[in-house]
Amino acid sequence: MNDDIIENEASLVALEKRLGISRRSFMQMCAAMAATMGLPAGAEAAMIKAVATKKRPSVIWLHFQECTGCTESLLRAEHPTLEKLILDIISLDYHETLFAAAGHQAEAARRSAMKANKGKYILVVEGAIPTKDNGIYCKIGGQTAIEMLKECAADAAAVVAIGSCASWGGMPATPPNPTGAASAGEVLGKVIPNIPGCPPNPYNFLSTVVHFLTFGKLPDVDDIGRPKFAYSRLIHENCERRPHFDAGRFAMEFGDAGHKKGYCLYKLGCKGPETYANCPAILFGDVGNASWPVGTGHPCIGCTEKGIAFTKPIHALADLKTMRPPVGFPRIVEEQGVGATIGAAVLTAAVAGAAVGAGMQLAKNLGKNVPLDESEPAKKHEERNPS
Ligand code: FSX
Ligand code: SF4
Ligand code: F3S
Repeated sequence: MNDDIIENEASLVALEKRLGISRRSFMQMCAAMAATMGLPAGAEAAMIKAVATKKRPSVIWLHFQECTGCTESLLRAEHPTLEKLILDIISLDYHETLFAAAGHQAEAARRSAMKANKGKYILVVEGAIPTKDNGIYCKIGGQTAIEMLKECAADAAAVVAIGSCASWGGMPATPPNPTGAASAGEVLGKVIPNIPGCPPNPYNFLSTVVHFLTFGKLPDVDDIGRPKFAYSRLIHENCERRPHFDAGRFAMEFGDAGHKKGYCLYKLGCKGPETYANCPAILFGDVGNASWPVGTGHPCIGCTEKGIAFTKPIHALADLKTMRPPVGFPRIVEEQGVGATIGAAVLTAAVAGAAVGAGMQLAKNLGKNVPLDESEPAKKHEERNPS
């Protein structure tokens, strides 16, 4: 930890008071965020210092065609009171769902925040933008969504699309897309940083904001604007059901024996093999073990991916993007606690405040001594129903 932060007791006490969590929890969280984002040693100290001492960045948050699930998922996070952290780290100067103000008063607040923070505010866009018929299908305060987005983006330091709707059109752009719903980047004519997911994971948003606050820029993104720290691995790479996939043990129907035993959901249409996101690593909602779609028994629908969610049928088989004939398979029936390091899983789980749970879950998965003949029903089913 940076000496000047440790020595500056007063600013740490003030930080504790402001965020409503202990400095220890906040330090752990920054260390986990830094590790998740692949930042070099010392980055967590810079993050803590930035949050403790820098002016909170002004955020203007726009809502267009969407279900407000992005905001809801952010507000429903529980541990360690993520919504409070986010709302204390940023200065949320305009947000239609959270504003007490309405009508002209709200619009006046938006314009005055934009004026006061010209060139410095972060514009967050939630929802797709209807472009058909000059954008008349979404109007706020007399402006079309297109006009409002362009006006707000003109003086922003950064524009971030949150959720799949703003990132690539999402559900509103589902064919035949009657309103011509488009992404924020398409309307602005450039690739902008985006955090897709329907809804997206709030920790990815928090990490992105803290990175901006600390380093004055957003984290590295891929060629379609997604932060690399969150979207560079396939779901399938980190899924706890992966040993079952490799062993050929699949759930064939919802509620069948394989489904009850936690077998792989590929045959039910799981899009994990073609979807890039960190859901299985950082989980959702902070309710612990297995709190992500596949963990609860539902196939991943590829909600982060354009052309998959809301386009490809839920039951359709995923393309196996990175499957290559392996030279050899790792052992799939392993003794408990043998042959794996749990450090990485524990570290990422610490972000969700569930380190012990995730470590235990991994150990539990490794320790599953499922008799080999349990794959027989799946094999027989496959012989009868070749895919
Ligand atoms: Fe909903 Fe957000 Fe989905 Fe879209 O999330 S959760 S429809 S991505 O814009 O509110
Ligand atoms: Fe997990 Fe889905 Fe891959 Fe099966 S297909 S291992 S359930 S991500
Ligand atoms: Fe979405 Fe699949 Fe994650 S449905 S939330 S990308 S597991």
